[in-house]
Amino acid sequence: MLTLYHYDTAVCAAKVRVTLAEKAIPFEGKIIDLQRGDQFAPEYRQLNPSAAVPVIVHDGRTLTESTVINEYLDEIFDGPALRPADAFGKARVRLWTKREDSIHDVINTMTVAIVFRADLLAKPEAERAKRYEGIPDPVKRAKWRELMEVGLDAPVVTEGLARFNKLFKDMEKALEPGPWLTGAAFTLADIGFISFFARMEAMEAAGIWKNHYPRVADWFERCKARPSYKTAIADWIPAARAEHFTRVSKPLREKVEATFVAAMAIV
Ligand SMILES: N[C@@H](CCC(=O)N[C@@H](CS)C(=O)NCC(=O)O)C(=O)O
Repeated sequence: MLTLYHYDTAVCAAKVRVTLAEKAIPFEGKIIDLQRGDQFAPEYRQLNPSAAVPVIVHDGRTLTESTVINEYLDEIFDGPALRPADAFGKARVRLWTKREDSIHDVINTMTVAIVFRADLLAKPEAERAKRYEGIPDPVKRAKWRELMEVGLDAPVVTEGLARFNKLFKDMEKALEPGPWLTGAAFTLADIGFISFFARMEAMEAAGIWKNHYPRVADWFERCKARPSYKTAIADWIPAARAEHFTRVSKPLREKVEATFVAAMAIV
């Protein structure tokens, strides 16, 4: 029996849903509503002290961390292998998934700066603070505070977009043979980035790769053409939330692009 604790639009949870879809693994889903603050409930923090999704419970055992969960699922379930069989091939996939883990905070930065900030600024001060004062990691909590104050002008945004630029450069090079990041086979390396790109696209920010990195743009279109994209990502985005993301993000599109172009000069 496999249970996934997740949230419809949470990118890390979507990463695991893509793996479940690609391997056709049945699961029971339990929604942890991140907007309502379910992640901070003491009983959920017993499962994941970091107060985050995803979590899986498989045969009574609990696992956190989307990359670790994806490797575990690939290892123990039948279905198409999502990593090469040999140690070197696995290591090459790991280099990308390690990168995904380290770049996730930039997705969070951009989402807070573009969408959550707009949402929270419309709320009373006390309610606003409640959304992030419970975040256990003090660095992440301080980042939220800074982004609430200055939004896209925060240095953490420019620094994050510079890291994106370095990533896109490396992906563009890796995709020269293609069609996937590590070559002919679609692997966990590709899976880990899909929901991150989907989030940036939902925030009207796809120009940061579309205007500069054509192979990366083609790769993402190939990812979107896979049935797992619909099952694990697109079908989970409530129409009203998608519209809301577009409405809030559109006025900031030029600013994001300009900040990205400035950040391109850094790396
Ligand atoms: N490194 C973790 C990150 C988990 C994470 O930060 N998840 C986000 C959603 S993508 C979350 O639950 N955030 C809690 C919040 O927004 O308060 C993983 O890959 O599983």
